[in-house]
Amino acid sequence: MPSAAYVSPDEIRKGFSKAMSDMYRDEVPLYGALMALVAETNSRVLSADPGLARQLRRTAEIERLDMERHGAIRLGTAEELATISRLFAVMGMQPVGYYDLTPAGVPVHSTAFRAVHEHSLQVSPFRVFTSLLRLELIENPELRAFAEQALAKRAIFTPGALALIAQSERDGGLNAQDADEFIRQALETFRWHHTATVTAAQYQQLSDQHRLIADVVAFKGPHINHLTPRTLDIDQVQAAMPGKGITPKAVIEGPPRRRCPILLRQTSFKALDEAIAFTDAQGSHSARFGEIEQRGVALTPKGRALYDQLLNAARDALGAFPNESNAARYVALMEQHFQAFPDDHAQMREQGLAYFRYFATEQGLTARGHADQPQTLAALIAAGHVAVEPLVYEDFLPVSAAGIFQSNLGDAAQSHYAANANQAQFEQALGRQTIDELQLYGETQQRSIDECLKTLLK
Ligand code: OOG
Ligand code: NI
Repeated sequence: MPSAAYVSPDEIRKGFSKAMSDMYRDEVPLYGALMALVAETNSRVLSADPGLARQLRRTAEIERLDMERHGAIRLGTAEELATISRLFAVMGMQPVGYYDLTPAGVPVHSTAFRAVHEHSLQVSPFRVFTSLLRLELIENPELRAFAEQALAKRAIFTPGALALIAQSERDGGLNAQDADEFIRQALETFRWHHTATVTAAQYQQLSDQHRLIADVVAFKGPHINHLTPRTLDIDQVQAAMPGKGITPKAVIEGPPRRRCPILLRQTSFKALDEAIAFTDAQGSHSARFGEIEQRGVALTPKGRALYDQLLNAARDALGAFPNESNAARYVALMEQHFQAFPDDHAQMREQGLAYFRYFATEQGLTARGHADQPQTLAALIAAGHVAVEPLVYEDFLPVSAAGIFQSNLGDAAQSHYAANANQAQFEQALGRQTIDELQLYGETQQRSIDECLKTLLK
């Protein structure tokens, strides 16, 4: 079959992201309420801030904003992780980054599956934060063996999904009909199950070890546990949430509010307990929650080091895990420490703290070929022939992710694992290496420079 008959992986991802969002909205009505609030806030922010609207038009982010979201799942075995990697590859999603959550007392390590090229991200920026449970961290050998057996028994992919993954790998793609069927089949892996695979007592034992372990081991599949829309002003949405019957966590994760947002700010709300049936009794389980995020500019290694340093200093000064009772002090400490981080795109660029994208302006295009046209990037920028826009951060933050996990699991879930990064073990399970996100940002930035120079200086 000619490859033109195949649907592009980007389109499959776009269709899957929409199908997932529809499924989740049906299952978790609060997600629908949150999406409406975010859309309302975004349009208000865009009309009040023409500069931001111009920036998002130039980078074309404005076109992807409404469909922008990420989700998260937690897997139980290496085999599940390796297969999900193949499933996501059908949709053009690759594992980017490695996150060790053990320092925060969460016995998982994680990656984010997402598109890696700016053109693909533009079609659909859908991402899935994907964690693998680390059973080796369960101290009780009997419970560990029980968890292993329960996980070995389950099959989280439908036979149809497995067949279409293999077909896509073999043929190099899927036609329209197969792509639609793939989306339907793949969605089943992420669906909520009202029945657990264990008894109430077994659930309790798993949960006593760690609530997250029960969430993974006691069910037939890795239900999507949240879907997160992107807002242009997270403080406004956070403030408006209670009015919509949604109670957010006390502290927004990530950097403090700034004129020029950096990286990622996130806040979540805890989902209600949901009724489920154990094999021998009725009960309830709480796993699904809601989250919103605001994305800012991606930082270079130098910028990221400064971010980590200031975040750690503020947290050290707080001397405790941020919570409801110390939230105001935490916000003040963060604002105070982050004064050391320039809040200005030009300064961030001059100091090599962030990544940017470069665009030829109308003025530059008009001046093309003129004898006095500037010949270097710096001169083109100075003359207004090239505009500079922040390159949006597409990834996650381990400290923030830990805060999101904790708020959802409840403070009682805090355990004390030693920091225990093991990227090699994770990649062994995954069946491939994870991609370094910093390299991706560097490549996107360089492509935009090359494109500008090619357009303006030919
Ligand atoms: C994932 C939590 C991390 C984020 O946005 O940082 C996350 C989970 O609870 O499974 O989604
Ligand atoms: Ni999230």
